[in-house]
Amino acid sequence: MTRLTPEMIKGVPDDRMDLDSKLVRMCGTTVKEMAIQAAGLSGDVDFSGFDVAVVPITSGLGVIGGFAKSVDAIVRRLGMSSHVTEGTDVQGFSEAIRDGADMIMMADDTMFIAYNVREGKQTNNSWGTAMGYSVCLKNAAGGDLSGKDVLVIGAGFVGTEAVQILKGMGADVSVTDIVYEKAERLESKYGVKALKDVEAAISSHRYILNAAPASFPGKIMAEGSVISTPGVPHSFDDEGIRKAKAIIHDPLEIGTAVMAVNSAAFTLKKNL
Ligand code: PYL
Repeated sequence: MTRLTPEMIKGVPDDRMDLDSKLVRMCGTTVKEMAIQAAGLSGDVDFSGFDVAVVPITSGLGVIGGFAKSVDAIVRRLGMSSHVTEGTDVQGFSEAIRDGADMIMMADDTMFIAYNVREGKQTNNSWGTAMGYSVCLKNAAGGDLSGKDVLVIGAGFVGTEAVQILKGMGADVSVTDIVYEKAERLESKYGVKALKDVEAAISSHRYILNAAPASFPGKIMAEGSVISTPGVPHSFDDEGIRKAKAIIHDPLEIGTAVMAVNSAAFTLKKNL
């Protein structure tokens, strides 16, 4: 997992990235609508009954400036009430439980989870990111990926979740990784196709989920590519921007919104 920096997320609390209008333009949904779809809910769901506590975690490399505030702002935009706990770590967790939080969100250097306190169930960011970016890819591809060739770049945590999700959506999934053996492992485990030549794989696919922390040059991209790309850092050259039909990216919000809505869905689905 690539670690975010305060610089990467500085626009998130004030929504300076204007993600809703970008997603509506490329995928036809707002962030909230996409997250509702990703969590298997439907309609305009009211999340105001969920009280979220975001706990800053100091272990390992420590707190990322603006991270907890960004998560807090993202869940508020979904209509949940939210606050950042005063205490950190175990103290913050304890404070959240004491104050009756319905959901606790927290991240260390390897895991970022949304914990539904009422149901005792967790949703992690690898799944949330893979699911959110797969739904965005599907929507940007016209709402249906069945029978379409989709390439997943990167066979790490997010890529591993993405191959399963995209296969479940009916796509013909190929996976590539600079360490070919990692792609081969996913081939034998999930029945997807491992491709060795990363550049050739990119050139021959229009639908790509880039789960690797690397960018690639526009000259190898197919005309009209739809790239759903959670990896950070993120950049495309002028040729890539010109060739792409859509480049879907944000540093934190898509994965976090899906985590929070999926976490709430554990409770909401019980009451259906
Ligand atoms: C969750 C993000 C998505 C991309 N990279 C992941 C990352 O940066 N993880 C580290 C998160 C550490 C948060 C820190 C804090 O401020 O509470 N412990």
